[in-house]
Amino acid sequence: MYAAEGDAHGGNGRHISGCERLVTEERVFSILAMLWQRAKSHERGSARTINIRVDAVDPASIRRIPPLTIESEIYTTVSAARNASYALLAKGGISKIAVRRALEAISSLPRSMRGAMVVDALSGERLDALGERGVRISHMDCENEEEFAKFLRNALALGQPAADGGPQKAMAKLREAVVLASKAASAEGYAGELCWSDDPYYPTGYVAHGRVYCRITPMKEPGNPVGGRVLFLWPGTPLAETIDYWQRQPVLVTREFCESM
Ligand code: WAQ
Ligand code: MG
Repeated sequence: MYAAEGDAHGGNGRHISGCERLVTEERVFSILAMLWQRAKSHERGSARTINIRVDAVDPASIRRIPPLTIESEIYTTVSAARNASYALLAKGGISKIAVRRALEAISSLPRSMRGAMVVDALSGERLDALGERGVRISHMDCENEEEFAKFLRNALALGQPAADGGPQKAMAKLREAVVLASKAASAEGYAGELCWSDDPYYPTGYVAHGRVYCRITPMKEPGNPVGGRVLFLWPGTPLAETIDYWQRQPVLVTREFCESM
């Protein structure tokens, strides 16, 4: 689902909310209602254009992957939090210049994009030519809602900043972000990710590298409606294939890792 304030495809459609799900057919109807609710009563405003696209997926084509490991770091200022992302992403081999360019790219956006920028993990150069639209990772979900919630609750027990609007909101944000980041990390050429929300009152962001998802708070000042995502790729990665995997490969994140490797 993709919701915007005006025309979702054109110039004036300020981004409100997006959501990607991968569910069995008997759940589709109730998920549609949930998506409608979400688009109409979002913190960023009420959508005037809502696109919902439903694709049938062959169960045999679904790839199952494990979630990233969740860590958490809390800082007292935005600049300290953003600075921490250098050291964290350096652990994954991502260069300082690439992190700086990514931080600058997100924080200088005039408004939030609907997808992510793809950036070279060493040079910091933007690789995709998708402009304000970016790459939208799609066709993913967790395999088992209850089991996944338990996994996330354990992670949240590590420390939940009060500014995030309480544990329920944090659980919902974390759920989506971990599913997305885990799928992102399962692509060929993936080096890491940097993200913070476009929801004005959700200051927690994250960096991911290797098998780690590290929540960082606060990545932005409260009230700021601009967020963004940067996906880092190693030089030489076949870009079109990796983008295609992110956009189209059906993926379920499961704790029982059953893919034969
Ligand atoms: N694929 C690629 N980029 C996306 C997608 C997607 N499916 N969805 C959102 N983005 C980009 C887009 O530029 C948005 O403006 C930006 O990311 C932020 O999206 O507590 O809520 O959905 O551990 O607002 C992270 C911390 C929360 C969660 C991230 O992102 C936690 C969040 P939002
Ligand atoms: Mg948002």
